[in-house]
Amino acid sequence: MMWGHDRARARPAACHQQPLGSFMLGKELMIDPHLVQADPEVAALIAAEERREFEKIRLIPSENYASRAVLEATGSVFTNKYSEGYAGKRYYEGQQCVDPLEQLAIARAKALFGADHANVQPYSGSPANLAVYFALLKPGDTVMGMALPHGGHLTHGWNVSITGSYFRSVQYGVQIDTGLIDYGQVRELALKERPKLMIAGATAYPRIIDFQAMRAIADEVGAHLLVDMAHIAGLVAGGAHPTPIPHAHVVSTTTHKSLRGPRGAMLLCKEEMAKMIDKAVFPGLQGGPHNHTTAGIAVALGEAATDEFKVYAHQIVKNARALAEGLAGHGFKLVSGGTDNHLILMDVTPRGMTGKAYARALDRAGLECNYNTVPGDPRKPFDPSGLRLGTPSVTSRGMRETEMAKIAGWFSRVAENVANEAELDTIAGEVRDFCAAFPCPGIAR
Ligand code: DSN
Repeated sequence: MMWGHDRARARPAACHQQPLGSFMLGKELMIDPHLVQADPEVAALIAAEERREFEKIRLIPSENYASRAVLEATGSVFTNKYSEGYAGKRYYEGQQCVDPLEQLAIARAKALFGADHANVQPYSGSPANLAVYFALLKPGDTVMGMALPHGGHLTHGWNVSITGSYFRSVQYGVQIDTGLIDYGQVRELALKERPKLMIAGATAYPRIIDFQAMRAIADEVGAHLLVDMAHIAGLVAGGAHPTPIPHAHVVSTTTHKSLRGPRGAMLLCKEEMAKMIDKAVFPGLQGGPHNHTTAGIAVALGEAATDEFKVYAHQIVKNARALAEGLAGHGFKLVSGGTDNHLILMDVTPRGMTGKAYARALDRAGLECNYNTVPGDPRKPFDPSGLRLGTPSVTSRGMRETEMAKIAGWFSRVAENVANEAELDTIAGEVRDFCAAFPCPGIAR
């Protein structure tokens, strides 16, 4: 079947003549009629993306479904306003609404995470981390983060990143056999290399990081500790994961992953570091904050303070465990043997596939994950051995342990039919029918 945007491209004139909703899907869409009138091509792509997100089981652990309220705040007139500076000290007039908005987002962030200070202006996670480097380091200083192929992030000092080329980066990893961080080895490396900044946090680590142990090592070598909690921020907010706030000098996070806000970021720190962090974000690294994003962040932080969000955060972890057990039961090899958080990493090569081939077959069957290196991976990052998946999005749709068992079953069927297009299509149909029973926040059906 052709998707909406294919049809729109094939017959653009028709888009102008018919209401997009009935033309596209035969159902009501959440797209503003003004956009449909003004730019049917873009409207058609948005509609197609809505449909794609609705009909698939989305298991990329860094993705989610923002609520309608978050989407509306992010799409608001705050996009029109410049406001370099901070509340009460801006370089443009007309801040009567931006100042209280940013102050509201800051107050909510501080209350939710128990932080002394919050900066909600970083455009995303990478600039947020770079601002911390700028605040605490000089070019050439030594930084120590987790290596990308072991589950770290580009901005934790990986060599192709500015953080690995303008600074002297030493990297720790996990033990290849257990998939776990060995804090003894981290300490040895820190004692040898004497970093000025240590970074804890990951994009592909399925276990709880011992923030207290990392801080003890940082203290021993006189380093600052940055915890990048981007992946787990929603779990921390909902009390489903230990918080790094008491242990880190600075905590960075994106706002769009398990936290379920718009694409943006925040920095949280102790009061004594507030000035240097703020100065590093603006004017150090960025110009005008994205006020429409600040509005979305404020809404998301309000949502994250509710009891409903706590239930969601705990269910993410329960679902990840159930999915991990289901996958292990179907013979998949899980890095570290399971999960404590929202994320599962598995080596799929023992099943005779590469991560990429399997991820493509899964996507064809309506199950969206990403291929990923596993610790000690002999394969290249663009065609690695592993698959990374997580449960924030499916949990936002109201799926629970029973549904995780069903999903694990589809993973097994796809693994047995990677090159069987007819079977992948059959599974995609089953997945579509299954998804129809689980509403997506932010998408009307
Ligand atoms: N790209 C993000 C992820 O998928 O984990 C990290 O920034």
